[in-house]
Amino acid sequence: MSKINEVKAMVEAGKAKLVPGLVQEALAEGNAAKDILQGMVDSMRVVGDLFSAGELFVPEMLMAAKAMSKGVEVLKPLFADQSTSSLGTCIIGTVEGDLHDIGKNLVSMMIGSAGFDMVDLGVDVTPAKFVEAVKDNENVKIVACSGLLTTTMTKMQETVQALKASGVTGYKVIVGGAPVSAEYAASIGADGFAPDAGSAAVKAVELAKN
Ligand code: B1M
Repeated sequence: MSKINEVKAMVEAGKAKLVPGLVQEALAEGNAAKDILQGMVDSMRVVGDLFSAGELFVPEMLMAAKAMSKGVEVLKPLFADQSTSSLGTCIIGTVEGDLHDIGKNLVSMMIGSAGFDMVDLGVDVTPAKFVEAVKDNENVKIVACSGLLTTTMTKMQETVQALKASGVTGYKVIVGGAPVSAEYAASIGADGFAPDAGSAAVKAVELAKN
């Protein structure tokens, strides 16, 4: 079995202690960091499908999430920003009612590696907290809202509305996450949408420069 497949199998099995070592071995074998990351993202999809099928449950999902997070920690320095000048501040968080943070963390890592100073508000972030953050931080160019649950998509809309109503300007709002589409993003008044972490970074740079 290739090392990437071993990483994937151990993420799916929720073996948080084994994954970092296997990720190191996969890198040593010559695999690109982005390919190892994609392998782990694919594993989470498998875990989600098994959950949907009733073949595994929340504790196993949580263990898989922990295992992936440990693997991402090993890869993080490889995506670090090499540039010296900042493109501005990016506020990021998962919307109110939603505790999923792996995708948000990947998006944060990629936008940070594109040259932004990241302010990560974490998960379950209320619209008011997003507004407070754009007021409290200097040179905010992007606000990035992540959401994984269809049930909390209305909170994404409330967040965009609260930001627009705050009176603070000079930044653009991008949204994303599994249930979010470009059409939905446009319908709630967001300035941009991205389907994955890499394109979120591209979109953030594009919007910050315009
Ligand atoms: Co949850 N969960 N979960 N879960 N969970 C999903 C999302 C689900 C699809 C599983 C399923 O049913 N197949 C389902 C949602 C269904 C729906 O609403 N449509 C679900 C459910 C139902 C739930 C609970 C309600 C379960 C329960 O309690 N009965 C509960 C809700 C808790 C809450 O949030 N209030 C719950 C809990 C959990 C855990 C805590 C156990 C755990 C999260 C742990 C953690 O994040 N620290 C968990 C997990 C792990 C998942 C799955 C299996 C994996 C999510 C993940 O990390 N994926 C997930 C199934 C799935 O996604 N197929 C599932 C990997 C990650 C890299 O992908 O987050 O999609 P993702 O991010 C992508 C893109 O979406 C995008 O870029 C990323 C990658 O490039 N992206 C953005 C994300 N944010 C972006 C922002 C952007 C742009 C792009 O711009 C700002």
